[in-house]
Amino acid sequence: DLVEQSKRSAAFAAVDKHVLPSVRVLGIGSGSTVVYAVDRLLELKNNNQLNPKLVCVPTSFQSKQLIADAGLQAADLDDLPILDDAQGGFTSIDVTIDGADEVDSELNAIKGGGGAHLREKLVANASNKLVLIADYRKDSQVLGEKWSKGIPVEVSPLAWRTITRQLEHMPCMQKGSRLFEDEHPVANLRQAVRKAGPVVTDNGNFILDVCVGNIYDPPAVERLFKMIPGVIEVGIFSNMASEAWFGNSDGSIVCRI
Ligand code: DER
Repeated sequence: DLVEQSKRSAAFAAVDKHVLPSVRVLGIGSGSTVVYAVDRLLELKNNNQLNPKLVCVPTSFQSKQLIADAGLQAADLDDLPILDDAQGGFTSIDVTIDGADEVDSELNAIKGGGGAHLREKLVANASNKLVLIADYRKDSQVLGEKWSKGIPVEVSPLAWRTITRQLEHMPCMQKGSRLFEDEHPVANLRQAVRKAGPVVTDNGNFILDVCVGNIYDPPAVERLFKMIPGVIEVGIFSNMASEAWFGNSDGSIVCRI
């Protein structure tokens, strides 16, 4: 169908552009779009177009399974040496390819629709380059325009009710400027579908999906939410991605840098 085809087009184009034989360490995101990216990696591997020493860094149980099923070598983030001091002295991954729930005109992204954003942000942070891949439904000017399920926020199960209340009392204005649209945010505990009770992340935490309407200042909202005790990671990736590849419904591909 059109959406899956557009995911696949974006994924193949991004892998072909970035996973050159010179790439030694590749971060693999989570979700349904990166499945196509790994499909393309397998094709390149079978055509001997990958670095024979390539290692892939997973961002979830799901992505570790994708890596293993493709016969690629997995590596743990902290077992990797730093690449070079020029990049700030802490990055160990050449490039990470990951999906997104929505991307704005400045390449800020909402992530965490698949509940993997903590490890995804750890891997993205350790990468010299973060390349997002998505179908046309994720291509927005302002975060919140199209993604209506809220900002995924990973929280400690010990205080999720208290954190819910605190999130729902977050001021939408700061120093005279509006950070997000809704005066009264709503934070919903993400319930599991194939398990009774709430979703429990790979890290043993809960997820609150926080609906705030449009997000006019993603970095400020990310900082504001992150300061709440018990918030473990916020599904806003501000100023992290260097490119976003979108598959369009007409089969064309667009890359936003
Ligand atoms: O959970 C995540 O962060 C995923 O990367 C999500 O943002 C994208 O998942 P999708 O490719 O299935 O839309």
